[in-house]
Amino acid sequence: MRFSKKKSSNKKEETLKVSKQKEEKFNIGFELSRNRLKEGLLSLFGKEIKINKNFLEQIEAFLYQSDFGITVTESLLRKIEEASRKLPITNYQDLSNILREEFRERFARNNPEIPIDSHKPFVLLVVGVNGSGKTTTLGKLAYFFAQQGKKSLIIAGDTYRAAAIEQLELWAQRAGADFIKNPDAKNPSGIIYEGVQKGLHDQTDLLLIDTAGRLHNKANLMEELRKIVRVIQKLIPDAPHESLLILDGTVGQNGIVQAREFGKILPLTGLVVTKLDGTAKGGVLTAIHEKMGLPVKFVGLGEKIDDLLPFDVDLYVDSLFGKMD
Ligand SMILES: Nc1nc2c(ncn2[C@@H]2O[C@H](COP(=O)(O)OP(=O)(O)O)[C@@H](O)[C@H]2O)c(=O)[nH]1
Ligand SMILES: [Mg+2]
Repeated sequence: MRFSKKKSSNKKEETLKVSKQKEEKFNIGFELSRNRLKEGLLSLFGKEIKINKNFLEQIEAFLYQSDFGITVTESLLRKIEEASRKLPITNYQDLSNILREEFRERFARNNPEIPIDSHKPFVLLVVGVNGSGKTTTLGKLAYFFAQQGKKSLIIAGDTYRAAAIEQLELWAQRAGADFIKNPDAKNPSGIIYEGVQKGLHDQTDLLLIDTAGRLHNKANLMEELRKIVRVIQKLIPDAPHESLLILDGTVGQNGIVQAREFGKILPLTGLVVTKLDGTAKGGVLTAIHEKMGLPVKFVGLGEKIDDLLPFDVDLYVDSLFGKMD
């Protein structure tokens, strides 16, 4: 009895530790964005605030600069005005509470979970333009799922750059994932077919497939992606089970254009926004989520293997607008 009690309290402590770590990662990752939003507002107005024209104009400017986009910015401003008519907003804490409510509503249906137990192997494909963070994200994902006791096989589907294959192999080693490559092949179909066969044979939990982001031209790239999907479906007709678009958060809302292009080729199931640690435009993921209606599954908050976190709206709002100390 005493033993089991101890065990459960250890478990509680462990859960608390993990959530504290997540909070810290979000806080560090969104520091540049928070400097603009929370610190920007506090330095202008202090902790005591008054909702008036000047305040609304300033917050509007900050929201635009953070790349929330027109629709989200206007809706946030409307919420602040409405709320302040009901009950006076007199301090920064009230304001951040209102914003938190608004973001919770916005992301209410944003389920970041990836149902990896629904298929075996579960096939996950990453797509996106060159440099967006596909290869890095795939390595981080293998590590993320390894923490849950799942074994991944990573398939090097970007066969155009030798360096890309090496980079991916290194990530696979770090994550303890299996890896399959064919450095001599020009087109990825062969290695992807082989990889899917291997995954089926080994009863791997997850197949993580990397793809190229740049070919001679856009039409070629898109044609190749179509082909990749066909090759996968020859062996697993309902795969890929998850097709994630990887977007570089520092690029801002141009990501929306990319999302539309890729969405024409294959049904995207979610977004991963990377490099958010390198930008003050942390609002961009809200803008893209709003425009595309796609769930934000993960956020990339650094270059280390554990710097990829499932999107969490509360941590996001707190790390942008901050809790008051
Ligand atoms: N700071 C930071 N850098 C990242 C993140 N994700 C990827 N990168 C970097 O972005 C660069 C391009 O990433 P890569 O995975 O090769 O992109 P790919 O061409 O889409 O495969 C690399 O230098 C990565 O280290 C992130 O979340 N934060
Ligand atoms: Mg790559």
